[in-house]
Amino acid sequence: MMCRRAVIAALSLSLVSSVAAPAQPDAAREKRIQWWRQARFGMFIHWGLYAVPAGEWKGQPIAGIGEWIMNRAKIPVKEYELLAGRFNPVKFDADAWVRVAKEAGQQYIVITSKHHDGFAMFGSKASPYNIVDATPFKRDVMKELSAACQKHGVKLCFYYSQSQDWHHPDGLGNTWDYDDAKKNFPKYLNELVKPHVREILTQYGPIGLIWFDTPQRITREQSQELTDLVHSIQPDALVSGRIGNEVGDYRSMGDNQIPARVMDYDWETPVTLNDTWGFKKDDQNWKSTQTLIRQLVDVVSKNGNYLLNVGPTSEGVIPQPSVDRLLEVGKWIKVNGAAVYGAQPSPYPYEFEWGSITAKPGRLYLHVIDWPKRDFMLYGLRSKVKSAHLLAAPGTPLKFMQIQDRTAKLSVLRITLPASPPDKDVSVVALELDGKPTVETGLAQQPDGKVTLSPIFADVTKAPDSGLSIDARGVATRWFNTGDKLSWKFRLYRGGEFRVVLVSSETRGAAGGDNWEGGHKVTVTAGGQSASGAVGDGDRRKNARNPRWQDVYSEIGRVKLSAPGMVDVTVKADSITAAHKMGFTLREVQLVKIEPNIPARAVPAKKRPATRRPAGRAKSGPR
Ligand code: H79
Repeated sequence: MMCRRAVIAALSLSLVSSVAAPAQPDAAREKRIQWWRQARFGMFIHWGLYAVPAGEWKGQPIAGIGEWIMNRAKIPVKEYELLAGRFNPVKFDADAWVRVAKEAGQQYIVITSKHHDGFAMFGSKASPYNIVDATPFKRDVMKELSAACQKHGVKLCFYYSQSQDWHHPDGLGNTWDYDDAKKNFPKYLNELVKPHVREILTQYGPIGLIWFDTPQRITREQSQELTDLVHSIQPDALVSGRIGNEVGDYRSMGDNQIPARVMDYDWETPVTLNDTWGFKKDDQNWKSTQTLIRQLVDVVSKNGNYLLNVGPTSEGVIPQPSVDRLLEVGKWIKVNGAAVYGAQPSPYPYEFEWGSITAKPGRLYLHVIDWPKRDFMLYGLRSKVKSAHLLAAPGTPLKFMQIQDRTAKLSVLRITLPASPPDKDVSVVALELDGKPTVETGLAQQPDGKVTLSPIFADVTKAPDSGLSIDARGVATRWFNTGDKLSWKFRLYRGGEFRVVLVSSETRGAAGGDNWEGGHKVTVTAGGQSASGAVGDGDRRKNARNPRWQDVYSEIGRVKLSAPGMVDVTVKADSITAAHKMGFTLREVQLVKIEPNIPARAVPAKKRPATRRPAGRAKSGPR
């Protein structure tokens, strides 16, 4: 088991880095969150007046996310309002949108009823600044979406920007038209937000959830009042974590952020298909289908929901590259949905390099992305496996063996897979277990011999004036102090010689020169031996779970470890370069065994019949 101190340190750090905090468990919440836990995958839609300029203002491209154009270009209210007169989405077809979500396997749709620009995309009596009263289109698109959602069995949900409103004189965020010091925020809440929230909860039938965002200065009482208002009108509607002050029904991670470990609470992450939420005509940086599926199963394996965004054009069309990818995800889900819908998180707290694990009572699903050359191996599964098959080939049992290595106190599952994967992106192996999945949860060496140590699981010792923190990705950042130290304990199963590799990471989103600095001298001590070296920039690789991030690999030496047992590892910086104010950023320490623990080949030729045992007659594992 991982030492208790490490678990507590890791948990408290991860809590600090997430956006909103835990909702109180209560019976009403348990009831209203059931559908959401089942759903696991939703469609986010950012649609508003910002789709008209589509990232360009007065002939100039405006950097950043498209729906922020009013703010980024400091467009005066009087000028921005004119966009309403040009908003005429004649190709809008609610049924077509909902069919895309349905085909993609998305169980709920969250659409911007009002974003920070303050324009209501629904018919409203609270303010004439809305799609029915202020545009030539005049249709209440939410009525049409509500009907289509009901027809296709998709839950309709609304995004609503409760704090920022750049149109209302008392809403937050617009400092170019209005004097921030003169704002009467409660007046805005009473005169616009509450009437709006009442309207979106009474005009469109049952609503799955209200996705509040960027709480900013909202007080606890104000967050609570809005939450209570939602629940008083629709007791089954959820409130997102970004209502603020920890009063939501579930937590929201940061935009595009996926945590590095399994979380023990309900959470959701909103993710962009390219690099914007609202439509921008020049943004063609689309995530690949494999990345999308990988992120979906990764999020579910960590107990979260994946809310994937589309930004329709001002004509009312979801961009074709988005539709293409969503339909491909949908094809995958038709085969593998059992491993996603209603699935529970992995019983292992940490990530696997080869893919992700989801679970159900009596079942484990192995989402294999790096298809093994020979057999697939899993360490530390204590439950007995009764049968195994690919979700893509339900009628064909896979051969497997479960053995117990008594010296190493290790259970090893070995599954013989076909030479090539049934799916080019992610192939899922379903394991039927004798009971609930139970595993060794401590950090441990993997079958390829490698040990991966993430800061999120570290015992953190900080120097008194340290600024070190672990961000939402699990990366140690603001490491400027040579007195800071991370330490871990892991279980070693097979000894040998290991390369000591530091995986550093960019500190911000986009790839580029200013996101990272190296040159630090670092010492890793493992099992009493040390390796020291510099963090260099020679080996950059895209992060497999989020290709928008580049990781930088540096081998700083080698250590020899003898097996089996618990090994202590510490990492300290001997000197830190901080010329660019980023310092040392550490995603993980890897101990990479020169020889894999178990050869990729199944078993020596003599013993070969052992792997040919029919499924169900495998050697028994430990109970
Ligand atoms: O609705 C989407 C975003 O518009 C919203 N949340 C998602 C779901 C969001 N609101 N605020 N933020 C996200 C944080 C915004 C940060 C930035 Fe910027 C906006 C970075 C660049 C533009 C603000 C302006 C900070 C720097 C410049």
